[in-house]
Formats: sequence, structure tokens, C-alpha cells
Amino acid sequence: MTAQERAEALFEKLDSDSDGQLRPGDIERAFLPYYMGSDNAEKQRAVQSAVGTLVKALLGDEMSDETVSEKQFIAAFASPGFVDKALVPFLVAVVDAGQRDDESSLDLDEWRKWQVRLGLPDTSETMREFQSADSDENILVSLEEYTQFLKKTYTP
Ligand SMILES: [Ca+2]
Ligand SMILES: [Ca+2]
Repeated sequence: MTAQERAEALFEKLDSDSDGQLRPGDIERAFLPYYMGSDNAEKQRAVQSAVGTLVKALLGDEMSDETVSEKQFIAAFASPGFVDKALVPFLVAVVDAGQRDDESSLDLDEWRKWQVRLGLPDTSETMREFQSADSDENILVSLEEYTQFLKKTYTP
């Protein structure tokens, strides 16, 4: 799967109201159900802060009535630092806040769930990707390993 296909799938997930335009509220709402109700206020604040960074990277400082089309969203992936400094920190903060227990690493089941939540198909490739992301081969993908995997796969 290419970085562009991943970006397209992610746009659909982030565009919560499915009108083909991203607004800050879409991004805030997109993954909320996966971490809402978790009692970790600190991790939820980290998500809020990461949402702010991502929105700023996409829309700039004056947020007014600006929106981002799918074309603009995909183009942003080629901007220096967008994937590494805005997109991936946001995704990792969301995944971290969505972990129910103290264990922040992902097992294969959790990995597959997030694959689907990011709009990607759960296929035999999913297992291979889990193994490739698990660089220390402990059958868990730590948030650090996940960060490296996301940077690699979302960078065009
Ligand atoms: Ca929208
Ligand atoms: Ca590991």
C-alpha cells in the first residue's frame, strides 16, 4: 500500500462529517470515540495539543473559515516535517490515549483494530506489517516502534 493510498484512507476517516472538506472540528471528532471515557486526562490533553499542531500544519495560524480538501491534504504529506512533526505525533497520541490499560504497546489484535480505524484494510499484509514494525521481535509494537512505522509508511 502506498503512502498516498494511506493518506486518502486517512482523509476519509478524519473528515467526520463526510463533506469532502476538513475542518478543525472534523479532526477533533474523528478519533474521539476511541479514547473518550478513558480516565487518563494527561493523555487526552496530549491529544488536544497534537490536534492543535496538526490543524496548524494544515490550515496555518488563521483558522477562520479555512478548510482543507483531499487534494490539499495529500499535498501536505510532501511538505517538510508534516508527517514527522504533525501527523505521526497526532496518530500516536490518539493511539496512546486509546489504550485501556497501562500497557501502551500494541499486541496484534490492537494493531489490527488501529489499522481499520485508520481506514486501512485488514489483510494478510497487516500481519506482515506488524512483524516488520516490531523491530525488537517481542510480539508487541511499542509506541516508539509504531512511530517509526508510521513515519516510514506515511511519507511519500
Ligand atoms: Ca468535513
Ligand atoms: Ca516490539
